[in-house]
Amino acid sequence: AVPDNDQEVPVPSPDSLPTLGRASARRLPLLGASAPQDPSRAGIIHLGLGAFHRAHGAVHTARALAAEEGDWGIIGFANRSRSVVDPMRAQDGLYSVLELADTGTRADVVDVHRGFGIMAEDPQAVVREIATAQRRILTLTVSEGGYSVSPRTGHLDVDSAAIRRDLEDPANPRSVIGLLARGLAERAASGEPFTVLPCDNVSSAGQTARQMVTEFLDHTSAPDDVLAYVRDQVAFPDAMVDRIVPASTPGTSDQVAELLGVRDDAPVRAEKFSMWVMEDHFPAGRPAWDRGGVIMSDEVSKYEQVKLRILNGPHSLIAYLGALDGRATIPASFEQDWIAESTLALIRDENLPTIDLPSGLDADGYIEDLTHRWHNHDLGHRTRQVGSDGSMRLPQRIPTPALFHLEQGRMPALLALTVAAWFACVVPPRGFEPGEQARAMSDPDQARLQEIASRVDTPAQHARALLESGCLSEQLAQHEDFVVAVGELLTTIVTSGPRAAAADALAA
Ligand code: CS2
Repeated sequence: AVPDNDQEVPVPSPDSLPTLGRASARRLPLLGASAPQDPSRAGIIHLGLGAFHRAHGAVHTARALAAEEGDWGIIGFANRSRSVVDPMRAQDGLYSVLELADTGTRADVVDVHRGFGIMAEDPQAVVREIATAQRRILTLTVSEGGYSVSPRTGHLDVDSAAIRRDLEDPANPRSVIGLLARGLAERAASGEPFTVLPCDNVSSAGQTARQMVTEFLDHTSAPDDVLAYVRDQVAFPDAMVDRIVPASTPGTSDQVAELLGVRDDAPVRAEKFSMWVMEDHFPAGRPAWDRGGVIMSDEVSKYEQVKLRILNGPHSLIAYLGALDGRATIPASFEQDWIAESTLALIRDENLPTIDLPSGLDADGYIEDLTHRWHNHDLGHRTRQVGSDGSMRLPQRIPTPALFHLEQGRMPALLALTVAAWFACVVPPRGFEPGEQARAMSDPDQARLQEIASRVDTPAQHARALLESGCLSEQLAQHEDFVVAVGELLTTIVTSGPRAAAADALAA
């Protein structure tokens, strides 16, 4: 970078610095055990080596190991890309977490990963790891879609290509559920206990993962001893996870270079806030996570409700309204009074009343913190990131609170607005141009949804066709007044813009 005045000290370019690794990190404090553990004794397998795991679960695990040593290194599997695995291997498993807070920016080097793989390239490696006695916990960040739940039936999505394929050849699975089922079936031979700990924004993710794995095994007529092993020796605790982790950008490496004096090709950036609440059910032991900032609780499902309905659902609304308004980031969107007002009304009037709060959680404090978190411009979380994959995310965020109100004869207009704004961005009605930010959102179901809505004329019919396809929930689509409300809001977005639709929803 060229300094813009004489006083400024030139920032070293990452290219001129030594690459991060055990040698260059000798003078840096590493977060983790005092000495790297032997990979053969690493107790944790992780599926989904993306930014979220590396800024969240891995950091808490490293903190736990710093507080209390143990055989808890992580063998991390990326889904399909080499973009994280290659640099992390080259950097001896090390990478930095850049924390962007009002109080300043800091970088920590995390030292907890002991081995790597890529699920799509070598799925059998995952199966082998699960069958290995020294591995005792498997953590998962595979996003909502990875659980293969049909939003229509709530059961294993046997119509999806991935599950259909794995059911035909269960010895060579590629889907997450197929891999878990196969790995556990092989581990059943030794009978060693095991824990599967999902860390995604899915309600009752532990129970959900257990149900999907068991249904998969049933469909493949797995032997009774395998079913009994999974039932009796494998725990699937529920957990709530929370940290805003935007995608890394090239600037992330520059900031790390400036702070640490090394070149890191696999950094992640995150906000300061981080929360992990889990059920303490680990038949094969666990790291001292409670000493690494994790809350052990019997009320995880209540924390999940708080997270999904106060943070995630409203986050989707900010992303869709913001994108329709041409905003690239969450803070730039939330800064618009009308978006903040709609979001807070969604939280307070529609979602909060549906939540059974965990004891001791101060909802006002959580909401207050959250509004600061959403204002974080340094983080610059992108609307296109939060708005992507709505077909996988919104079924976790909308139907339960919406049905709560509809069944009592009230219209949840801001939940309806979230759905209308999602459609407008990702499956826009014919002739409507949602703009560059919305166009940049991706969704695995986009083509199918677009096809479903391709035969109708008006925005109201468009909303009806999509809802009646069961894309959010079949039960919700049976509420005629909700279908009509989404249709009217979508019509207003198309004719008068998102701000007018938000005003209608607030006035409803
Ligand atoms: C967001 C989440 O992208 C999204 O859907 O709502 O990723 C959110 O940032 C995290 O859950 C925060 O913990």
